Amino acid sequence: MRLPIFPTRHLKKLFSQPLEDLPREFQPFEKLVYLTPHLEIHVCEEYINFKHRGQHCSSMSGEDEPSSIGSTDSSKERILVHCDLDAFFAAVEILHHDLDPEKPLIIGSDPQGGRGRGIVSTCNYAARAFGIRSAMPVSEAWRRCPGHPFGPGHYIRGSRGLYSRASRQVMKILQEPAEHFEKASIDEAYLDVTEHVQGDWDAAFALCRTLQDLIEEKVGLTASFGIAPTRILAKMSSEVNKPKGIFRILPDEIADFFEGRSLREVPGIGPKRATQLAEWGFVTVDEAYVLGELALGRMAGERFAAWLMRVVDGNTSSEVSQLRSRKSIGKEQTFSTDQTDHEAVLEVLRSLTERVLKRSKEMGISGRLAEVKIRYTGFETHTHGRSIPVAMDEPDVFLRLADYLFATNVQHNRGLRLVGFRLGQLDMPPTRQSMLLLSEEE
Ligand code: DCP
Ligand code: MG
Repeated sequence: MRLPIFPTRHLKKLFSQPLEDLPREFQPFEKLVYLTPHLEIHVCEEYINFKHRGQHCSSMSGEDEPSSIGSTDSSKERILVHCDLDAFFAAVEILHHDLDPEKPLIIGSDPQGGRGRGIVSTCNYAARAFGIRSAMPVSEAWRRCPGHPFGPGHYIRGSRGLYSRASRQVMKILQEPAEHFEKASIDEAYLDVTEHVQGDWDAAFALCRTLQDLIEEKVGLTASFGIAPTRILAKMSSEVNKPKGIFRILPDEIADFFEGRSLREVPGIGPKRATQLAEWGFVTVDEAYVLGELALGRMAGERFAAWLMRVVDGNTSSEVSQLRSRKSIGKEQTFSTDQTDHEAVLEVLRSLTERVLKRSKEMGISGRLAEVKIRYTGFETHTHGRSIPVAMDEPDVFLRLADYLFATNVQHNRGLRLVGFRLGQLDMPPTRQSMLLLSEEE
């Protein structure tokens, strides 16, 4: 295999390693591109091999799930907390613009006097009284509650920066008492507080009350909390007493909780599945559960039936780990004018890669996938990735992978509009989650 030579300082160094240095166990078409006292990287057409000295890693096992991270000890019952902010974007706007919370506020695309084609992001509870919901067409929202001068609706396009800032402040408060912490979206987080409350469910309730007060006092927002032994139950229980509610499901209360509760309320059961089950006469969770795994499996599929049984038996995951929600860490840069100097772009790519690896180190996360994104003049965008068999957080390793991916894929003589680097297939040793720093929205 002939590797294209890219005329840069870095790449001259990168591809100057002698082929003869290849150890015998590697295929002859592979080329050694990087060598340190501890590590060798071998490139061939399809993949990159890493070799730790004395230990040959030849396969690319892409299927490995990060299974032993976070609070995974299933032998011990966990106390999980799920926190979800109330009408988040709307609440932040109300705070920022000092609006009247009793007046309907809708955040979303421009309604254009009812002709807007976008959707609603969210709305406050006053607007929900008109039947407005997230993801509804904004024209429909306008029909239900028109804006000035036709009705009381106040429509705002929204400002992402404000939400990110508020989110960071809240996450900082929530992270404090959590043995394991996971920011699941901009306005929700899971906490494993088992150790913090020493297994005491009453203490967990009191802790949620304290956190709720702290968030209101320091950030000015209201939050709802759910306390339960599994993730799915914690998430469902944070919905129960919204807004500004706390609800707890003790391990022996799970069956009662599902009694008469609509299947549609279970995260993971979408409208299609719920409608299908309703057509067979099953509307509530307990109705489907009493059918038993075998019969339900025949109707709705074995996997679904087994999963629903586990949900009701309290046997689904109680793992809280930042890796469950965060799939990658990436940074990119758009140039103010399209760049034809590819060497200068490579310098930017290297700096982005360094920043990503700095962030991953801070978070105690390593990764197996390096991905380079290149956008050309005219917006044509390509991403080029390579995986390595073991997750690492060594900047040098990923700098060289970024160099390689850029050099072998960039189309010469084309202007570049954007370049980016992403670290994917993340992994985190169990002991390192305590080092987790708050992750920002990239
Ligand atoms: N969001 C969005 N588009 C959607 C759903 C949500 O932009 N289809 C944004 C706006 C929400 C935020 O995400 O404020 C959080 O989503 P939630 O589902 O938690 O909704 P809210 O926090 O607005 O309301 P709730 O009080 O029901 O949690
Ligand atoms: Mg919310």
